Amino acid sequence: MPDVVIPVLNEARALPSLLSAMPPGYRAVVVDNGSTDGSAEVAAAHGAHVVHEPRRGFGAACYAGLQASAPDDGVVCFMDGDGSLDPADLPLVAGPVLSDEADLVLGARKPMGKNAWPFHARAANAVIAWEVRRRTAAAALPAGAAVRCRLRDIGPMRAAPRDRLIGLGLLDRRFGWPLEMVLRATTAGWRIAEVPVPYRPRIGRSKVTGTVLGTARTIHDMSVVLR
Ligand SMILES: Nc1nc2c(ncn2[C@@H]2O[C@H](COP(=O)(O)OP(=O)(O)OP(=O)(O)O)[C@@H](O)[C@H]2O)c(=O)[nH]1
Ligand SMILES: [Mg+2]
Repeated sequence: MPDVVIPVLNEARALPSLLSAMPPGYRAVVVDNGSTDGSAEVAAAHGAHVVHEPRRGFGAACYAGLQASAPDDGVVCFMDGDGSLDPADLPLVAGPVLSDEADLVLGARKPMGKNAWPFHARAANAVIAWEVRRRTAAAALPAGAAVRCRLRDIGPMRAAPRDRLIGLGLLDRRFGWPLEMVLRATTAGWRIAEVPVPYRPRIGRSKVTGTVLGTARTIHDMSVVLR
């Protein structure tokens, strides 16, 4: 069954309920990125396999988790560790990959309540998803190179075959990682699908897109990937 890579930077408050909600057969691989609030200990106490990645960055943590995930079953999932996503939705995302109907499945976030997804973050994400759709429009593609990508959201809950994901050779180690995965998968001709997943207000203090600085950093990193 799939391993679930969860990048974590100071999410000790969110981890207990999140890890308790892992569906049967899904193993949490928590990648601690230098937390100072005891996240690693909390994760281990709740049954997660804990990986330490000293190099800061969302992509660095996801990459370390991907490398550390079990190679046996072949499908690896990703999700945030802040309580905004429900592990119970993982089978919806992993299902089409496990049944070989898709190569990469993303959870398209459906905000539950007005505090779940700040307007500026949602708007920035919509612009980037639009740019991905525009770039991968059939007419713009080099012949035979790729498939059109119709994603509405460049979201953090996703599933893909582990070895093929490693084979994509993702280079970003910061906040462009989720976008680079989608672009490289598209270029490689992967079947990409999207399933709706509920998105709730995070537990604990907002760090990335909940802050203007964090959103600016994400937009910057994604712009580098788009270039
Ligand atoms: N490894 C690593 N993980 C991070 C970093 N920043 C955030 N994370 C983790 O990555 C996941 C996504 O980060 P979030 O802070 O939830 O980012 P976001 O959802 O865009 O914005 P907020 O929820 O508003 O903070 C969470 O599990 C964080 O703990 C980082 O610099 N390095
Ligand atoms: Mg979050």
